[in-house]
Amino acid sequence: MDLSAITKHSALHAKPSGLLLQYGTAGFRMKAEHLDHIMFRMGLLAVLRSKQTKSTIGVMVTASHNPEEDNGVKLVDPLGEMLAPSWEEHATYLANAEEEDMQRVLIDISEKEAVDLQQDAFVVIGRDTRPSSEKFSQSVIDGVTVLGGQVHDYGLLTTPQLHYMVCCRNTSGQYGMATIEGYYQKLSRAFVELTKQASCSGDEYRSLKIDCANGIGALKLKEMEHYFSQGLSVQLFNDGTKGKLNHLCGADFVKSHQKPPQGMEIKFNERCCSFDGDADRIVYYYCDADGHFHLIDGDKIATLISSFLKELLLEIGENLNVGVVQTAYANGSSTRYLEEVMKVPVYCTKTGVKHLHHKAQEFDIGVYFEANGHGTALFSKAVEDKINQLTRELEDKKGKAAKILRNIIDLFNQAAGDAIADMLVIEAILALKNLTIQQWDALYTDLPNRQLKVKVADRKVISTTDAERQAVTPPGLQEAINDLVKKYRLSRAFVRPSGTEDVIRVYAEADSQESADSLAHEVSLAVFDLAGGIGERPQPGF
Ligand code: NG1
Ligand code: ZN
Repeated sequence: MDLSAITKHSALHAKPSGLLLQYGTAGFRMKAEHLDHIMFRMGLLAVLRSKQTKSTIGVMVTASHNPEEDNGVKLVDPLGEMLAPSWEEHATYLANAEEEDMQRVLIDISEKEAVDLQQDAFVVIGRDTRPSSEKFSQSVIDGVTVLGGQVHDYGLLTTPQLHYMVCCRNTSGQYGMATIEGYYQKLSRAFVELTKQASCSGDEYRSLKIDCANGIGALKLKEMEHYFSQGLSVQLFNDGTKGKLNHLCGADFVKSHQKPPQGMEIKFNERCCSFDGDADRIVYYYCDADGHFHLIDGDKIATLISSFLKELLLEIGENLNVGVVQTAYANGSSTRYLEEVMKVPVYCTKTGVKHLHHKAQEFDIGVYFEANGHGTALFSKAVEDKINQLTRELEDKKGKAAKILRNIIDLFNQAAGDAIADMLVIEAILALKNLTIQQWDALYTDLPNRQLKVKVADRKVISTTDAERQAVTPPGLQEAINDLVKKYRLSRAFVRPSGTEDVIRVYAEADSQESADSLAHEVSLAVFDLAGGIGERPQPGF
């Protein structure tokens, strides 16, 4: 390590004094103006992680669905997974080091993790379309270079595309080619193969309106469109040419407001979807004959996918276990449907895809989705081998099902939840099963629900257990929630500190929208009173 060079360059990306940040569920995230030092330091950390794992490490500059003024950064581990937990701690430690301690902290982390400093390091970088992202990726590059690492800057990428690149580079191309064309070709080839097998060919099955949240998804879909146009025609809205990123549009807006995005007119029966700002979330929706808006969220996506996979396995005659992983935000109706009707085992983990991903790896086929539309399906190596063998051996109906499964495996970005990949999988399934969006929606009826935020002085005063469904502290809060829940039918509520915003999140569901709204409001008041609320007391109405 050239310690004096590190000190010199670090001073060019000086940490505002007193600023303390934590590597949260999605890396570091906050107002862009406070993040330059974090970018430089994550460049440094990526080099250490790369040397330690002797693999390529990814750095993604994005704040996903957050407002345009925010930004963030996260590291991507060798197989495209989220950064290992012990390294999240190092990230926080390094991010908060004062300038004069930088050298010591870097040596400290290297020693703790037995990093061989002589080892080569390679880091790949991607960024979203935020105004601050380009400058920030330069700061990351500065960090990588000063520690002697090599860099490949992919420039503008969706978050899942960066995960894909990292995975390809560390598996010697087995997963795919580590180029943007490689990504487009791998997904489109599988998709077009699948749609060729679909019997229906009416136009209504083949066109989709996409709200791109004014983000990177629009740019990448424009590049990719002609690769898959044989199987699907897409119409892009909120493509970033006019509107602001994530403003009144995008998957997060549609899911949390339960209404259509601005800038997109929805006609009866049209199939529509929204991506978030870095294209790792997707939700679907449509308007019925009465003009009512219907949201199809991550839970219903997981249901469609897991039931299709189960059908294929039945056809092939393989007894493989399929599991679905959700969080506490999953609609109660989805969990009930999966368990009771589909007979699929369902597990609940803490919020944040790394928790879901980890759990999903325990199954032959693990389907995981957050209700907000972030998710994918994972296939174990044994399943992949088995399917490959069957596609070679079988020619009959079973062989056809095996081939479909082979293409589905190729289509899912197994390194991370990916809006583009998920969209193509969903479109393929709807076409193969000859399902309309209304029929898909009718699998079960969501329980009315409401999500709210409460501002408190210190969100750490709320701690939780049981996959965040029970509050342990402050004393009395869980008892208060239990009493409120009892007042309503089919009701459930929980609270947890957000990992990406300085708020407490409140979730409630019940038999009617009024009940869900009123329960959510009452729980907000309990949080405000018992957990140190600040500012105005929560008001009823939304
Ligand atoms: P927080 O802010 O911890 O609730 C949100 C989402 C997560 C996950 C992360 C990362 C909800 C309720 N929470 O986390 O599911 O997507 O952002 O982006 O949707
Ligand atoms: Zn995102």
